[in-house]
Amino acid sequence: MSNNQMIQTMRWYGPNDPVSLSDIRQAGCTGVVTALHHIKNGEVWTVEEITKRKTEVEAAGLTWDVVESVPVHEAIKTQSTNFETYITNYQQSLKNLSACGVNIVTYNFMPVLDWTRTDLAYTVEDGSKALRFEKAAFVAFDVFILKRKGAEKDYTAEELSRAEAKFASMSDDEKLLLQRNIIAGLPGSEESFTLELFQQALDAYQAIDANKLRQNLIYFLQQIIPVADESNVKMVIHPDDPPYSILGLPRVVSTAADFTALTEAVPSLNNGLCFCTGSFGVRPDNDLPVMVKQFGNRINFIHLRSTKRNEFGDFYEDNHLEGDVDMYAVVKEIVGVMKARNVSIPVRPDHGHQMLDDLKKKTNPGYSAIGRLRGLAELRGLEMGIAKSIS
Ligand code: DNO
Repeated sequence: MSNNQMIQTMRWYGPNDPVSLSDIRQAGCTGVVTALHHIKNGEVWTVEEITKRKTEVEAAGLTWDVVESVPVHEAIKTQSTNFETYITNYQQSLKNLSACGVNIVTYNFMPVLDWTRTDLAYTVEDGSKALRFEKAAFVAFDVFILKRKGAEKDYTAEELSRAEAKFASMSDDEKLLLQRNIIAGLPGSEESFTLELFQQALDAYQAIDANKLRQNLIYFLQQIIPVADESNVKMVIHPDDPPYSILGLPRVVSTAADFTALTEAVPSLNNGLCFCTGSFGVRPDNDLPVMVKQFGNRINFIHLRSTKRNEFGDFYEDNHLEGDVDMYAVVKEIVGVMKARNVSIPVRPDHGHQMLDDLKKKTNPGYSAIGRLRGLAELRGLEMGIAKSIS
């Protein structure tokens, strides 16, 4: 087996995470992916705070391999008040991370919301619980709870009637839970809203279509990537999840063409990709193994996860080796990319089912210990099988 192997990591939300560093180590990881969630979005990450976190991780026998995420302030996405200051702060955070030896940084450019699901405890047939996006529930939220102006125009008659039926079947508690799941912020999201504040946040995008958002992202990259070049930091953008426009908001990192537009504008290899199979994989027109090959020299962090979609636009998070993602083909390409580049790339099992003992515990949705341990165990076996059979 070659030395270029996936660096096995898990996300760790910091000292308050119910999954400890020792749990992560016992799962077989050598490193973690973490962020300074206690620092307000937009403020500088100081060397002192970064060092504190790094020391804590290293004391547990692990390394801090990737930052997920240094969040991008909404003002940068909309280019509104103070956005230049937020960019300067972002540049400083990158310099400080580099000074501390943390050199891979994930971020996303999704307006208002980070990842979005309607159901955080969808029971699959083996009794474990998965995260799910149910289109009818999402449309019901948009049209009947948020009552976004003009929302109906974004959906087909069939989608609207399914949403109406869904809404009529829901209790008040279920409606509240749906609202909370969508706008209160899933783990890792840096924003959390009430219904009123949410509408205001959406309004900030009234004059921003996909072209404008892309321009703003490119402007951000033009300011950030030269600093990354000087500081030897690999920036990796996380794709949109789900990978299409929602709630009338533009989204510009959903397809291969989207990412190509970013690399054409800012060619440095430090303008890279966090290859998330779960996000990209929701679209049948994203050919994942082809994308790994196409962007291989820019993929510097990987999320491995599979989703299963149906004809209504719903999807749920399947076991890591099942669902619509051809994980064998993806990992095979990753093994090839690592060999060709002579690098090891940090990978994390992205999400996992809540299962076994974890069903009785309070867990961060998607980030329970046992489901991720299962996912990682399967993925490392898959990698070893592929690597040994081609070496
Ligand atoms: C969800 C995560 C995302 C991701 C950000 C990156 O589980 O993959 O929240 O961390 O979009 O900035």
